[in-house]
Amino acid sequence: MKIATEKFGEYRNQDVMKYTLTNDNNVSISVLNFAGIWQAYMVPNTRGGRVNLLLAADTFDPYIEHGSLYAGRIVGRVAGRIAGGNFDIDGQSYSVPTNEGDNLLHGGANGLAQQFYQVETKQDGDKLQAILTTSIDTTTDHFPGKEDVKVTYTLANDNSVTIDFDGQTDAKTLFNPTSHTYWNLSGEAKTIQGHVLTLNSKYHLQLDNEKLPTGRKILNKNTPFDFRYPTVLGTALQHLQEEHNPEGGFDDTFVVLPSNRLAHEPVAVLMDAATGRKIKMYSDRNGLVVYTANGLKVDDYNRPAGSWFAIALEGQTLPDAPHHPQFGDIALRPGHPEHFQLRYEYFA
Ligand code: G6D
Repeated sequence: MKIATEKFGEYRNQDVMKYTLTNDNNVSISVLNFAGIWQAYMVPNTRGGRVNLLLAADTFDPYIEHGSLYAGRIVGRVAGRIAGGNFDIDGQSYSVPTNEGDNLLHGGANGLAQQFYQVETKQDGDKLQAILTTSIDTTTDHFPGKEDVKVTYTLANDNSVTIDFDGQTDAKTLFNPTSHTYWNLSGEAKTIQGHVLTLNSKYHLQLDNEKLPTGRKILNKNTPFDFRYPTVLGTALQHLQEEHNPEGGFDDTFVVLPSNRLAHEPVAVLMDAATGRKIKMYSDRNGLVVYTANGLKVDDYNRPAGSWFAIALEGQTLPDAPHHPQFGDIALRPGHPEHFQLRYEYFA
């Protein structure tokens, strides 16, 4: 096992550092101190080389140039959209400046996805960890409270990766972070159309034309959203197109059964049919945003620019929960730290 640190770039007069953890099987993960970006999940291929399972750039500038992609970033304090940038916590109203039309997206213009983190690396038995910490307060992102955030990436010798999110605050605020990692398991010049997706989901959320949940859940069965059984993404995307879906792909929230309930089932299983590479994703929250990077012409990443060059699977509490109490409570209150987990198991 080994840990390496190198300079990856510069931003806002600070060094962007890359931390690489490599296990005994020559599987490695790399994370950056900026935005907690998960830059690489390298696994061996059959030709004696290695392949990055993640959409990533090998230099830092594309991450800023295409910041709206949020590629690999830790997103928070709140992932997804909050209608009007307004919310109530325990009867008190708050407002945060919007950054997508009239709504707040992914924590706003200066949220966790735009911060530098302190990083500590360590070996813990047969696991390697990168522990990222930062504090975000009202002067930075306009949310109430000083929120202390710890994001721990763990690579184990079984090749699994776990991301633990810990939050605590000195005043009532919100906490619903995620990892905005995009997957493309093919490692070749291919889109994700040949990937096979299975979701532990019976419903998805109805969205309005600003992509805000209306509060209604729609049954997936016999629709392009039906991933109860392994389903080829290219086929589902084609079915969506036939329904004249204006987005040109998935940018949708699935209601999932949290993995820590019942039989510890993954919320999602993604497999590349051509290579058999597979990721089982576990999450302890009830929402999964599936975004197939629709209509994007983004150069300088490790897959050819164009629609569906990767798929983001964003585990979180269902979006805009402050306006839909039945989705869950994402408030973070003083004296009550919160912990969430995303976990990925790799098979080949
Ligand atoms: C999320 O739902 C959103 C998309 O609309 C956005 O474009 C993407 O993040 C970057 O998946």
